[in-house]
Amino acid sequence: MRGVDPAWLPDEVFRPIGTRRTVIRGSGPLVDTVYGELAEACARYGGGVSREPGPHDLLLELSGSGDSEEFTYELGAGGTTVTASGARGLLYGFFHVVRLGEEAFLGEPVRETHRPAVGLRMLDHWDNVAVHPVMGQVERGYAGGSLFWEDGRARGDLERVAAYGRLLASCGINAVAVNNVNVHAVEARLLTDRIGEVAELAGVFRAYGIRTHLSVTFAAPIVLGGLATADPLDPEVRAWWAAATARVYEAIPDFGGYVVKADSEGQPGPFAYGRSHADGANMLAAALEPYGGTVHWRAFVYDHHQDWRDRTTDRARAAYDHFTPLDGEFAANAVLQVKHGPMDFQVREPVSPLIGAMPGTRLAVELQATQEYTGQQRHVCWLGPMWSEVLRFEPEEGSSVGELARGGLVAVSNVGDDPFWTGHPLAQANLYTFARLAWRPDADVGGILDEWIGLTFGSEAAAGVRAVMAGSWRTYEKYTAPLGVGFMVQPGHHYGPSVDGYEYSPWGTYHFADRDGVGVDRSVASGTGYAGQYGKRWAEVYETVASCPDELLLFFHHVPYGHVLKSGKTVIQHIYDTHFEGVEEVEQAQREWASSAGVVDPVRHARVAGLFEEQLRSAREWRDQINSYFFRKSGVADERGRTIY
Ligand code: GCV
Repeated sequence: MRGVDPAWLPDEVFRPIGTRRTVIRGSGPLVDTVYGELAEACARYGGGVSREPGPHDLLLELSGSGDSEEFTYELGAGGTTVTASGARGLLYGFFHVVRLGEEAFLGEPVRETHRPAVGLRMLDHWDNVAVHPVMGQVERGYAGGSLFWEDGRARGDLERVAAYGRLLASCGINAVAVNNVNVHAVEARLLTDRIGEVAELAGVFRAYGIRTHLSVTFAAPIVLGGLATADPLDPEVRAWWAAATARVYEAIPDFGGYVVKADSEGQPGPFAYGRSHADGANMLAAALEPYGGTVHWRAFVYDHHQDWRDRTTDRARAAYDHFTPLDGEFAANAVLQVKHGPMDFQVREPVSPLIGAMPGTRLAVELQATQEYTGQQRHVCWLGPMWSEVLRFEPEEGSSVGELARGGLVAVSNVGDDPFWTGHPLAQANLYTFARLAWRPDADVGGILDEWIGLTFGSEAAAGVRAVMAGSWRTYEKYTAPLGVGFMVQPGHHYGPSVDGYEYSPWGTYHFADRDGVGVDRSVASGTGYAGQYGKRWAEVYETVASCPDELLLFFHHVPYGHVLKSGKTVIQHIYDTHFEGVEEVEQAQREWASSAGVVDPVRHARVAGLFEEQLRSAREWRDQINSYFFRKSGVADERGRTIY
């Protein structure tokens, strides 16, 4: 699409296919999509594509009409073959060949079957239809406006939506929720009289194997249906949802289902009627069930009106406390969608203890590609290593988070109408990495980065781009809140440092720094008891200062500044050292980027170079505020005598 960055699908990656002869067998909309891709590549590079048998270098064959996403890829004497029994499998097999490039034709003979480890691989958009007075067009969006909505209306730029669908299909995403989980008055109507606008988007996504989902308000029967209640056990309310859902499926026969944020940060929910969240979710599940739809019910339920003086309430405990008693009560087509950490997408959090604690419930794990707390797409922060750690974490020995996410992997999208899709061009890597990890949560994440770099930049720039990105999450962690304590961001917009910004607020996000020490005691022995929400193995690890990993120490414990970490450094010296190092690493990355000027396209290069100025300014601000704050609290000087204000 002209004027829009091709991201990881520049024309060049289609050259190996476009210069060869392909035969494609099968029929249906997704086969047509693949055919269209081939025809375009061949028109550009001189190869050929045919739907009839004949001589070929590549054979793409759809052998059935099922829903399977699996494909078999073979390179042998007769050329390269992709076979699939489901159309999505063929689509993913095609993009597999694209990713392999020349190797798909010239590599060693091979026969492999690929299938996704996770059935639902979804992006949730926090896009508002109307511009919200505080949150704007896209809540926590750092890439311009919405791809779907503008000033209260559907944008109608379906070409752009198609380009997005194509990018997503190429890395295996199969579901998109098109509106914010905070559902305001205008967005609510997408469910009813404005469903046609959603249907248009669904029509575009369908051609890329993507099902469309909608966030709905629990209060819809009241605000849209004029009923006096939204009580999930009220027959009239249930009938209203059944009828509304039937109309949704008339408009969108392959509609994916609802996403619901209930009793969370002011959104309505079943608590108002003395009902449980299983009652709420199951009501919507019942409405969706006849059509094969799913309700994604979010577990982000906590008290956001907490009294900071109340030391008995711990926000980290909330999801587990609310939901584990409901295990086994959710309908088969209700998925409980859990943020990966117990708080809110901080740069470092433990894995939510809810994951692994609800064996009788289908859980989806939610990650955040939009960089709300990780630099807001002004800082380079490749989140792959964090997500990989989360997905490989084993709440109980032998089953990882990736395996426990039976209801799917979901990320909050980081995309907008910015020409580079994600604001910061390098933030495209987060979208790509999420998708590839969702396909295979135990994949080597460094390999995914290399794959993304290879496709996006080609080989000449690879080493330089890798050097800038590979360690960027840990760099970001170094110059922001230390040792897992989290927050310390500017209230409201969450960009930049404010150490005490949330300390005396109702949000439940405290660090408790005083002259002697810092951190939150979440032990069972003397703290909030949160550590005891884990299975035995991790409960023991997190319970004591001695066994708790350094990087999470302040999340689980309040320790004196002189406490010696496993690294051998005191907490205070660790804070000083990491903050100086973090800034030095940004300076180094900036130099690295400057030196790749000749091998990266100039527009992309200039955009990133400009953003590095801001990242460096901000990293210095973080360093100086955090170091000065803790120096003033503790009175302990930096061993190395560096400048602290
Ligand atoms: C969509 C955090 C964010 C909110 C977001 C919420 C959620 O609180 O700051 O913008 O709301 O998480 O995940 O529902």
